[in-house]
Amino acid sequence: MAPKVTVYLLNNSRALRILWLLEELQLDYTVEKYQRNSENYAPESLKQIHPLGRSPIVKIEEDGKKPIIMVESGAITEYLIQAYGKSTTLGSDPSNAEEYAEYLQWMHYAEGSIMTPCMIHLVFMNVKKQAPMLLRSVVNKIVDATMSQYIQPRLDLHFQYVDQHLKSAPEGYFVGGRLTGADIMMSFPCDGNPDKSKYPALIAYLEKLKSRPQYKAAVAKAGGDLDLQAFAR
Ligand SMILES: N[C@@H](CCC(=O)N[C@@H](CS)C(=O)NCC(=O)O)C(=O)O
Repeated sequence: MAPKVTVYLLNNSRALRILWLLEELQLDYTVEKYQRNSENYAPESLKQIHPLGRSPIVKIEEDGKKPIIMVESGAITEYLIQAYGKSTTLGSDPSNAEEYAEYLQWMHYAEGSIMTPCMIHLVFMNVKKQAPMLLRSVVNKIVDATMSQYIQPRLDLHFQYVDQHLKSAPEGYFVGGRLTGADIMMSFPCDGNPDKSKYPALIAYLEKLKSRPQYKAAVAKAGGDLDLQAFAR
């Protein structure tokens, strides 16, 4: 029985992962859109759907069952693949234990490790943008020093690791030579990398993902591709 899926989508957010996944799984879904406020936060109204008020939030309804409301894009990705994707390539079992371990690593690394320096970078860019005129040069100096001492080396470490991995990844996907949940999860930090031009394998990877009709369909439903650097403008 096909589920009724609703995605609560904040513009420019991780929710694009879920739209793309649903397109790949060929599941029908409804998108409810929420706009970031002038400070780039989610509107308070999103808290009426889930107390965290963060996106993505997904509601999954099946006849005769209690609706499921989920947050955390990694958990949502895993759930949707396991529940509705077993007959698709996304849901096919890893061919061995090594591939399964690699899959789990990238699934968790996407939110558990690489997003941390990406988020700190975005926050600091926002701090610079919002600094009052009189304090701007002092704030900029502090932010720039913190960026170059602490954040930039961590961004470099993570993206060099990812770029190196993608250089020799079979068929150019993160795991197992085929599109998996790991690609759905890693697409967001890869696209959010402020220094993409330094990483040729990463650029080629993003081009490959973005040329998929399913990705394009998700972008069309979201109302536009991600522009994560918008936070800094
Ligand atoms: N780890 C969570 C992060 C969710 C999250 O922080 N979402 C951001 C959008 S990408 C958000 O809702 N931000 C709005 C806010 O913080 O007010 C996930 O993977 O779903």
